[in-house]
Amino acid sequence: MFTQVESVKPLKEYIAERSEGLTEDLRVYALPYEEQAINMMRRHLLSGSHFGILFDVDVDGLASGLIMYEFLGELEETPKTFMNIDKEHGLNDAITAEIIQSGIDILVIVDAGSSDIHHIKQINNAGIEVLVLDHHEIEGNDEFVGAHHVIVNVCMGENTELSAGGVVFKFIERLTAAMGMDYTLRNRHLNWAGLSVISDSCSLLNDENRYMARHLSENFRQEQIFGLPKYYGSPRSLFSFQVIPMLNAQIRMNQTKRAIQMVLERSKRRLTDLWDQGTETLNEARSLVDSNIKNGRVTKNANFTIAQITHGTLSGLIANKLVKERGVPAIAIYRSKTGTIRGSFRGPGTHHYLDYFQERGIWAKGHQAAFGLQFTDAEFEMIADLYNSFPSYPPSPEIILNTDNLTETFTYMRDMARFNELADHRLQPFLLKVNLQAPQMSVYGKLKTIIDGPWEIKDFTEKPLTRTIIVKPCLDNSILGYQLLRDR
Ligand SMILES: [Mn+2]
Repeated sequence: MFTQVESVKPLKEYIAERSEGLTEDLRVYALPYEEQAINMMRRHLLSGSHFGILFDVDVDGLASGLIMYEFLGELEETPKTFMNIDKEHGLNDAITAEIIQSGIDILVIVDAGSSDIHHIKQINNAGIEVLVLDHHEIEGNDEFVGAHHVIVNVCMGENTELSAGGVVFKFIERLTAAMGMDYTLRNRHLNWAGLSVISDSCSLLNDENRYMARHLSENFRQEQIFGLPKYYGSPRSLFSFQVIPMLNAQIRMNQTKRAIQMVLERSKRRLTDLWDQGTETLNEARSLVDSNIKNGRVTKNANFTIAQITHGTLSGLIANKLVKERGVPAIAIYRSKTGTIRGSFRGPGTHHYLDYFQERGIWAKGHQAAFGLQFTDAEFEMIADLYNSFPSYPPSPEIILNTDNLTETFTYMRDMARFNELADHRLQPFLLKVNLQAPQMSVYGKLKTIIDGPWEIKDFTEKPLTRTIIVKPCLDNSILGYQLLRDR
């Protein structure tokens, strides 16, 4: 089952095999219906229209909204901003009414909206045109271009793996080129597109996503907001444990105005104030997570955890916490206003959990190991059965690597980190056995901080000087760690 390797070379070959052909490049190709979209935008830009932007309710949605907002803000008067409460994506009756009342001429919806044709038409009927820039699967809508709307969705294009931030960035690049303008905020916007790639867990095997994430890893210090939090370890931890949770907490706690302000604000003093206020909200969210787990009904068995909670917008955070605590898949569910059961799934490892649910006809959307769920009481039992059919974790590693040579170990680690950068969730973990002598124990601690990301330590021997490290290749969690390593 394991491949036992004793030298650097086989590992290098293993890595080379799996990373062959990977590049970082921003491809130049047309986005679906971009011509119609560009024409619509050009018309409104030239006639001095009032613009509105519907931000989506996560970090990708904030980043893509920010990119569009700043681009328009440089040319026109300040656009109006809209965002749903209760973490709802896309158009609904409440936000549609707000948009219709707002006096805008054109609404840009980022990171959502592709399936909301009914509400789009309502907005059109009020004399407002609609442009959608999205990357989500389209459901029950094939009217991508109408008299007063255009839907640009990369699901129908050449690169379906872009984040919404990536889509908006690319659209503005195409638009400015078509209009013969400079894209003056290009570098800044690439940073935010890079953040959106990481926050939406988009595949980093994808060349364009790699390009954006790489840009962020090399230029993030230019953004005020990334300089605010104190962080330790790799820059990756700055995003995964500081910036992304901070922004998401504002949205989950319905502080949507502050979430938007935080990404738009460029004055350090005002940003610091916003960050302080945001920290209070983040702490509130965390204590609500704890109290939901404590007061909710939590069912535990060897294969899964199910928590029945009250605070729906926190279901993702709660499921996350349960996975970390128990190491097995978790769902946090609540009764929605419409009577259905809703919630979030989080799983450990690299398994395709989402497919399990979708194949059985259960409404599930998101990423393979992190997604939203919706089901009826009748389907509830089926879900418990499903959980029992998941394989055990962690999956078997493909390679065991033995080493007692420190220099070589670092070489392995560097290769591993490089490989992690090239890998993604679909790849099997490594098992790395590091035999360190007593004076080198401090180095062990150092290794631990360098190779951060989803990995585990298992000490099979129980001897204090031997450590076996399972390194799970996971690019999006390691890319910035790799940068840190390479800088040394
Ligand atoms: Mn998104």
